[in-house]
Amino acid sequence: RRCILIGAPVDSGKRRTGCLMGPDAYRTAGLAEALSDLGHVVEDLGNLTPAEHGPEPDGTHLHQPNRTIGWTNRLIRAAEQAMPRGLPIFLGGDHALALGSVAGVANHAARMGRPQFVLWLDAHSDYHTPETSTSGNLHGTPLGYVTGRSGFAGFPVITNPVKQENICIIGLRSVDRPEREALQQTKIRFHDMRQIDETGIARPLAAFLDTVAAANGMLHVSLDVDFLDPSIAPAVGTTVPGGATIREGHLVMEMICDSGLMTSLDLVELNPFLDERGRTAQLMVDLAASALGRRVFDRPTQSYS
Ligand code: DIR
Ligand code: MN
Ligand code: MN
Ligand code: MN
Repeated sequence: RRCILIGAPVDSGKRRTGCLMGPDAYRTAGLAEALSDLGHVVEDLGNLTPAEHGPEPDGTHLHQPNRTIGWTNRLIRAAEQAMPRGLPIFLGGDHALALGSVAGVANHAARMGRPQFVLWLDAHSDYHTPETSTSGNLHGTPLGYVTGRSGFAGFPVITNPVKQENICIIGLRSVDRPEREALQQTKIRFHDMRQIDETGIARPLAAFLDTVAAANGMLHVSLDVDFLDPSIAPAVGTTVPGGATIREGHLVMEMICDSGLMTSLDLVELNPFLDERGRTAQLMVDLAASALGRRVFDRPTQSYS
């Protein structure tokens, strides 16, 4: 496949800075080499900059909304342009980049007449709107935005909302009350860590992948570093104990690869300033490699139903 690396050093989605170094940390950790070793053609578009945007307003609880709007405009365009040519991998940057990456890939799917699905691997549900967010950090809002929730004044209008039933969130262990109340009213599939403990991670994932395949859907995977346990992935500003293990992470990625369904990928929230000798960057690169074909032995995924 043709993998298109899109550096998106978005750092406006929350107050703690450092995610702007993410794209170069993935490059240093050898992402392009890992993918070309697997037989893929790799094209690196370098780092994007936000589209032109207004100065930040006073008197709002939101952190840098206008810069995030600039990024969203730029990333929608980048996603729309990359999708017809290959598999874009958005190198974050914080999770606010997914306002643009997901909106853009959904526009492309609509053009192709195919449904867009989203797998959200995260400790958090990121289902806020700017109005429900108490932190004012817009990295907590991308799933609210792409599903077409209201309250995103000034952001590009969502023309192709992702259907709630086409979204699966895995890894939850920090959900704010307004998010929980809103999520429970939706058809979004969400799986918290307790469920992973009880059933294993393969079962809910396999069920979702079956749905994507049956619908001939396009699949966007958004991998937040904090999906993983902080003991193995410390380089993120919003660590939450009790996350996925290295093997759970790889199993998810290997099953995604076996399904052949993934059409775009975000690697987000890596803050290299908080890393320990690049180990989190390296793990994220290894997980991306698993999603794109690296494995110990070939064998088909078993059935989990
Ligand atoms: C929290 C943290 N729910 C907020 N969100 C995220 O600020 O809205 N942390 N995405 O990684
Ligand atoms: Mn997130
Ligand atoms: Mn998170
Ligand atoms: Mn986050």
